[in-house]
Amino acid sequence: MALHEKALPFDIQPVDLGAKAQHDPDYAAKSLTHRVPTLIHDGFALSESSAIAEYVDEVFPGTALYPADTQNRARARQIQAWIRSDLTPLKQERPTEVVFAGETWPPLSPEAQRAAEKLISAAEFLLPDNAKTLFEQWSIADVDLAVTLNRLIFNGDPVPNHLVTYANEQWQHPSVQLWLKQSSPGN
Ligand SMILES: N[C@@H](CCC(=O)N[C@@H](CS)C(=O)NCC(=O)O)C(=O)O
Repeated sequence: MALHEKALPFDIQPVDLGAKAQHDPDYAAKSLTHRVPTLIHDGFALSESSAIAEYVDEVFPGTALYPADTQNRARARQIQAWIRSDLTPLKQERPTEVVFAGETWPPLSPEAQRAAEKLISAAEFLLPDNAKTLFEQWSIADVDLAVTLNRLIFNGDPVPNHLVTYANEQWQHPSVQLWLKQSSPGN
């Protein structure tokens, strides 16, 4: 999505996680963490999506992926780090298949419900007055937050209306749509 947002040309080499291809020697030699995504640019290989997004933003011109203001940029990085490191029960019970493959999962356990409440309360704090973006301008943290809210929304779990509107509008962001089309089966 970061590469689409910057309108950069790139090739994708899919990695079959089902076949544990992330541990194949060829891939493991390139990907320090043996995980996807891994960006390869000018012979430099980098995994961890938020590190990739920051690298792409620093190296390439075009639309900024992170806010220019120091505190807003720190907040964007905080949201990315938090979403990647917390909310584990929610992510287990509302896996990405809910968002990307139309799956519906059973009701949340009390633990996952607590994580959902924490997510919603943070989103409400970050998006007062029906804000359309986290900061004055769109940033990649909007995508992280929208994907995480959509884990609940796409499953039919209750989410306040203004956050549903926010996540729906973020989903229509052009580079998100390009990313979704490129990730869909058959592409
Ligand atoms: N925090 C990492 C998560 C990367 C991640 O979990 N990738 C998964 C696929 S979405 C993966 O490579 N799983 C295989 C594995 O960990 O062996 C990021 O944002 O890049």
